[in-house]
Amino acid sequence: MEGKMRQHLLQMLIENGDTFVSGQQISDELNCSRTAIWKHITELRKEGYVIEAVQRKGYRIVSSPDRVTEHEISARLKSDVLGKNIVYEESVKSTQEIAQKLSYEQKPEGTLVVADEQTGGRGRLGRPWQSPKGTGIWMSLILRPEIPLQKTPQLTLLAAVSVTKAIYKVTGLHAEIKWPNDILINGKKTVGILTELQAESDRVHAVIIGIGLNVNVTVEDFNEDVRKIATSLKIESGNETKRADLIAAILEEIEVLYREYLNKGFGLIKLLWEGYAHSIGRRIKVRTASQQLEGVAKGITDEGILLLEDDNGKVHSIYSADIEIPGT
Ligand code: BT5
Repeated sequence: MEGKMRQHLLQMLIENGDTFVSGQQISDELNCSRTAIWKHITELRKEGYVIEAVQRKGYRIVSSPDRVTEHEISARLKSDVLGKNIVYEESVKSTQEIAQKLSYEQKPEGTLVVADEQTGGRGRLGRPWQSPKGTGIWMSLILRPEIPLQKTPQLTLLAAVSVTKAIYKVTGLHAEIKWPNDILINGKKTVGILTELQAESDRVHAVIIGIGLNVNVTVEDFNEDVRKIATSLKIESGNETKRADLIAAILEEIEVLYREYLNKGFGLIKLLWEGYAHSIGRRIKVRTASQQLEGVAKGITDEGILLLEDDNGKVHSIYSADIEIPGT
């Protein structure tokens, strides 16, 4: 009860931005005394919020800590479906694991699992994903599209476009997408996307989109192997970004494109994707589970599959692979 009231108060203050919210307004809406309000303000200050209190004007937030709790996200989020149900955990093995479980329990489309730290974050093929505490966005989103199985790779591309757009909107940084699931800034990996499925024969029950985004991660936070290939928004821009702002922007971008996708198909997303693509038209090396190929990346198909033309002019369809761009 106490916690709920504090969240409600926080939401009022965040929504009003620089404008003061009067004690009267708060006590009317929360149905509590002025003394109770003061108690909550004191608690919020202990949590790291800097709150200005001025007689006859009321309260306003001057600065808030960089947290990714449900309330910090909800207060900023203007979406209809995505992120309407948020599960926040301080430390988990992997948000994918939790989202998978919640999806089996029939949690609705748009449910978001977000953690401040992952101790066993995962990439594709069981590779580890470093997710240091308090520095990045480590989250998994449950979608339930009614699409055939072979179209699900399109959702990875949809998510990549949405994240790239959101990064630009919030930080002004230009990122590029490396097929299928990496987002790079200045050639270094800033975001990884992991799309996992729950399906039965050809019926998709859920698509779990895992997004790992290095926001305020510093060079020292990465281990030595990853340091060579990775970067973060902070390393690239020199500025800290409020993670909750970026999460809200990502969900809003995904919601717009997902709606477009369900109504009109992949066309617009393909166009946007090509506009952000890093490797199209370049010479690349491709490593799939069964073979290694080299050639020029020609583009993607309407299904989101990569087309590679080898030196004999033969075009290969690549469904899943690791890509290396020689010379980078
Ligand atoms: C990916 O795999 O890029 C998908 C990563 C998805 C992570 C999210 S976080 C939320 C959700 N919960 C999870 O448990 N996972 C998802 P892949 O393409 O296989 O790339 C993995 C490789 O990226 C590793 O082998 C490292 O070389 C590198 N790597 C690991 N941590 C990194 C980081 N923080 N930033 C950049 N590169 C990293």
